[in-house]
Amino acid sequence: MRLVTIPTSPFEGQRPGTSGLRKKVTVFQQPFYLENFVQALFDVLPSAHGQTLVVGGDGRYHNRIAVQVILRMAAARGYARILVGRGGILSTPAVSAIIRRRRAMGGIVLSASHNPGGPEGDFGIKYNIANGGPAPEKITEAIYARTLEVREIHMLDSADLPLDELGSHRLHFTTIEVVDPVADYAEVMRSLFDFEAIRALFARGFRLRFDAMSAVAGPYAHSLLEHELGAPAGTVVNGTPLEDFGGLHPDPNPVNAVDLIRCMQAADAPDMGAASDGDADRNMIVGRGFVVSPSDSLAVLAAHATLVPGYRAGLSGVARSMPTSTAIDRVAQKLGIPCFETPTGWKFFGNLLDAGKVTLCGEESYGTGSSHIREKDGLWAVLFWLNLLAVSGKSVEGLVRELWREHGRCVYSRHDYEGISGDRAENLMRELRAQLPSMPGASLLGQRIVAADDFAYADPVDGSLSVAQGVRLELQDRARIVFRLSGTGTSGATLRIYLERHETDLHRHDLPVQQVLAPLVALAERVARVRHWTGMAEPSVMT
Ligand code: VG1
Ligand code: CO
Repeated sequence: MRLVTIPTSPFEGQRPGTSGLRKKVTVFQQPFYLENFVQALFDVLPSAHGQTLVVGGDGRYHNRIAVQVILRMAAARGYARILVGRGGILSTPAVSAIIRRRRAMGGIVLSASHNPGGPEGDFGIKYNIANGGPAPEKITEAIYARTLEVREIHMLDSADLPLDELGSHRLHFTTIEVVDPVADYAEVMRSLFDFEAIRALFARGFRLRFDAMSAVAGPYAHSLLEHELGAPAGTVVNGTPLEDFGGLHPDPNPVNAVDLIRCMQAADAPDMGAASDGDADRNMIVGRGFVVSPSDSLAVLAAHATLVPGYRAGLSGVARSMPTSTAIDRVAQKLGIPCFETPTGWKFFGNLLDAGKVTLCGEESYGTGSSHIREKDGLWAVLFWLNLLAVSGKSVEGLVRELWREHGRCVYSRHDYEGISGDRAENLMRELRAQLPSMPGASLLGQRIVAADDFAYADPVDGSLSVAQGVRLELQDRARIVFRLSGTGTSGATLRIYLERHETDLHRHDLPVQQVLAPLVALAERVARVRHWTGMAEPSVMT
């Protein structure tokens, strides 16, 4: 076994987005593309001597090849130990759990999360630090800078390792352990939830439909829900991970998980439906004929957290990403705990969680999580809901309506304009930003703009500043419109417009969401010339 140094030519550099580096599989298949990123990563990290690294991915196309490359490079880098999931598979929450439980220096997650997979689909890579969470911007920027300079790749000249069986291998001076992808994660779940109560719930005939969307959540859901908690076989559907997710979009929302929504609307619908994404960190919760908005889900979990063993002592605080609805703010106020507002992306929750300032956090994009790990966690959210339903005896819809009765309903929707030209998207944002100074106090289409800014965030723990995180308009009665460009897409640009209106009138709670938000959509069009810049008459997706 030899250590080899491979000279390469200059790369253009690959700036990671909201959540690591995501590109088309065909881009990752270019010679030394992945190697360039991994070498840059190792170059900016401290010494690997005596350290442990975790490696795994969501099993999508190119996962197997990438894992072998990373193992050869990590062994050349000199890690003492590498923990890799069997078959190269680990969900994102599982990587986070393993890093923390095994005191690893960090981990490499191979996933493009909610983006489609397959030879024509997307692939991705990101680094998580010792707390189990995504590397902060300081590190991702350093990796990016280094990708521009890397001229040689260090790797072992060795054969592929057999990763489909548990066991231990030696690569140069490094021990490679192939671990059970589910075991550590399951331990963490057992420490948080009342498994007895959930088991009793299923024993009473409660029916759940968990759609793993042919992605990595399948094995975790089979093991915990069906084998351990006694949910009947067939509770988990699409539970076998496929390299191309069956050609579907592993992004749990009512548009992509249409099959689940249909089941939940049927006369014999189960009591609860749920779905997760490519790497199992997102969750969608559905009641009988009732879709739960992610922002409401977060607020419900916060409101009832003390019913769950892991949160019995109460929450130190909560956090939400800026575009997420303010439902959780109202719950936090009632609980008398702080509520932080962060930029989009899970990496911004890390410091708050580490400092003990928050216990629960979430995003409007179907991401919810807590201090148990440093990633959002799809199955955790499902178990949390099951625990609440089991001990409260209420229904999914019942819990959400209770929230609305108490705090009013934050009627909410996100409109995505996908695949638009990058230049035109930038122009839209530029034109919008230019109007910001003149907006406060203006009345347009009968709606008064109270405040307008481009969201900037100073991390309360380390003071680091993140600017230009999205243009937000606050209207009368705390209605909001937020504009930002996606940082996870791989073709063209995606404009996201987030709309929120607080309704205290109970009689308006059942009006169609898009109808309630129509005046905000008209205002968004007026200030941002959305149709002009996107060339689209309608959003491509509304969630
Ligand atoms: C999207 C979501 C964001 C989420 C990110 C990663 O980012 O809006 O809330 O944190 O995806 O989620 P963007 O920049 O496209 O809006 V995952 O499950 O794809 O890692
Ligand atoms: Co994800």
